[in-house]
Amino acid sequence: MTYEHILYDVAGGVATITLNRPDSLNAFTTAMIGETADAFKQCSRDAAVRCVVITGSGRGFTAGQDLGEVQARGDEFSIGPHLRAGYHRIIKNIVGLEKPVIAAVNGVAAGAGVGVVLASDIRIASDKASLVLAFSKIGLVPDSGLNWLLPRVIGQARAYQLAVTAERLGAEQALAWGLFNEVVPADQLAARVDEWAQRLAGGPSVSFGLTKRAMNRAWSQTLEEALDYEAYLQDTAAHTEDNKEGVAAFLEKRAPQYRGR
Ligand code: LHQ
Repeated sequence: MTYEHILYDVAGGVATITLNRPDSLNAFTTAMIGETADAFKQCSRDAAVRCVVITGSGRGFTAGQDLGEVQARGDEFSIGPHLRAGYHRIIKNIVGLEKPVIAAVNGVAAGAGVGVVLASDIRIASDKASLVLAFSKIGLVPDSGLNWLLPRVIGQARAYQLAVTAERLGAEQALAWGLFNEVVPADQLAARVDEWAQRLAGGPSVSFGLTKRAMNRAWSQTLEEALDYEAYLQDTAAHTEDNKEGVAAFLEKRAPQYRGR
């Protein structure tokens, strides 16, 4: 799979998507949005992919929408359709992908880029990373699912604070607020993300995927419905080879060899 604005690589069960417009801190053009959404769809189709990493090249993760493109397209540019046909596909493809997605946040994530970070399941950040809800700086409202995702993680008061101040939230504060799972020195990010990715790609993939589905669905379920849905999913998980392997490995006091089936 070759792309122009992102890099896409699959090795050892891990797909790595690298946003690759470093001169603009990987700002999203329409073309890059389309490629990113397609790459996540490709991850869902490819049984060899058992974990996905998204990161940025250079010193940024992504600065969100490429504002140069917006200005250049002038009146022809219509934000609503641009969001619906573009960013919404990325966010829905990440959240709907029943495989763990790791955001390797190598630098600043701004605007829609924060949505991409929050849609991801595990967020490992460099100590040089930061998050900026840049929208209000240009008179816009948060998009890319942020009004839904952000208050769930940090509560509405802090979410609204970040939206209206557009302040740059540093990595340590983001860790303290539960936005990142881990913060590591910049020169250790790649190695740490690799450890995470190998571990997740070598795990019981059906269990990992169904857990993501269960947690996502639980947001809109009553406790009664969530209990019922868990029982349904557990029936599915209990019929996997990996469940049998996990139980056997425990009883035989050895490490399990999961195959993702
Ligand atoms: C950029 C950008 C950028 C182009 C840095 N575009 N070049 C959806 C639908 C439609 C419309 C609007 O929006 C959306 C969703 C959104 O994402 S809205 C939010 C859009 N993003 C922003 O407003 C962020 C703008 N960027 C910044 O505030 C800063 O660049 C941040 C805080 C991200 C990083 O600051 P610094 O580390 O100081 O870097 P810098 O500002 O020097 O940027 C480095 C280069 O990247 C620079 O180019 P240059 O040629 O001067 O080296 C910037 O112009 C370019 N760049 N963001 N979004």
